[in-house]
Amino acid sequence: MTSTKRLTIAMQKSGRLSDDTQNLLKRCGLKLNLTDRRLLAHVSNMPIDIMRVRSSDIPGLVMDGVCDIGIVGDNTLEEAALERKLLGNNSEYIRTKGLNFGGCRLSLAMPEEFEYTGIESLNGLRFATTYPQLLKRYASENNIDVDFCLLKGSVEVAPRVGLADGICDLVSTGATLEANGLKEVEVIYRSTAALIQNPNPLSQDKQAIFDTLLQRMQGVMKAKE
Ligand code: PRT
Repeated sequence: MTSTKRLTIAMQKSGRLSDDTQNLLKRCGLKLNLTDRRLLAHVSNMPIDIMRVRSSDIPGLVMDGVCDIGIVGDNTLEEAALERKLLGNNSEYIRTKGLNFGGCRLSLAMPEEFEYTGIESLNGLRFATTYPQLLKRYASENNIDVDFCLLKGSVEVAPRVGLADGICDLVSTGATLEANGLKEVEVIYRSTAALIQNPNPLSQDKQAIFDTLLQRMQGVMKAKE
């Protein structure tokens, strides 16, 4: 568990959200030195510690109270919450604020030659995905029966090598789908980066730090609009 005095923030160590997260925190006035290999970094001008981890570890760290707050994509957050609920682990969190970066959509995509005639034409098909829980929820809400195979990367290659009929993956520009001969047929979830917090009340000290940070974040985001 974290100290009662210093607010702990979980952020992606390296990847698509790390630069934007770092910039946001810097613009909020936090003096960060994240250039070294240390995974726990102290902010020198505020009682804040930064834990730099894989994106996929952030929801669990916040839900279990190891970190007080975190910045993560809604896609990762929602997938983790559904999976943890299924396993009987803590899955509660507060989505304090949507952020203006990391925008993408989780979509179903099929080979170009597939004849798509509506969602029912996907019935009985198998999808490669990193997001099985979001896929299962969408299928159940739309009364279709789909199978999945779990892939943590290079999902787009699955139909070509016969691993799956289609994919369920994140899309931003659509260039990767196009380059792999795939077409987007359904958007199942829209995501941005989000600021999340553990649902338990913070200590008085931490709440005061969090209030300051949140107020600055709102100012920074407003200035960017
Ligand atoms: O490795 P780690 O656990 O830290 O997380 P990760 O594997 O999810 O890391 P990363 O850095 O790839 O993605 C971090 C987060 O960025 C995601 O969880 C999303 O919230 C967000 N994001 C935004 C994206 C994209 N856009 C995106 N386009 N994440 C991945 N992609 C990939 C997508 O999977 C596909 O391979 O980019 C490709 C498609 O891009 P376009 O532009 O060709 O459509």
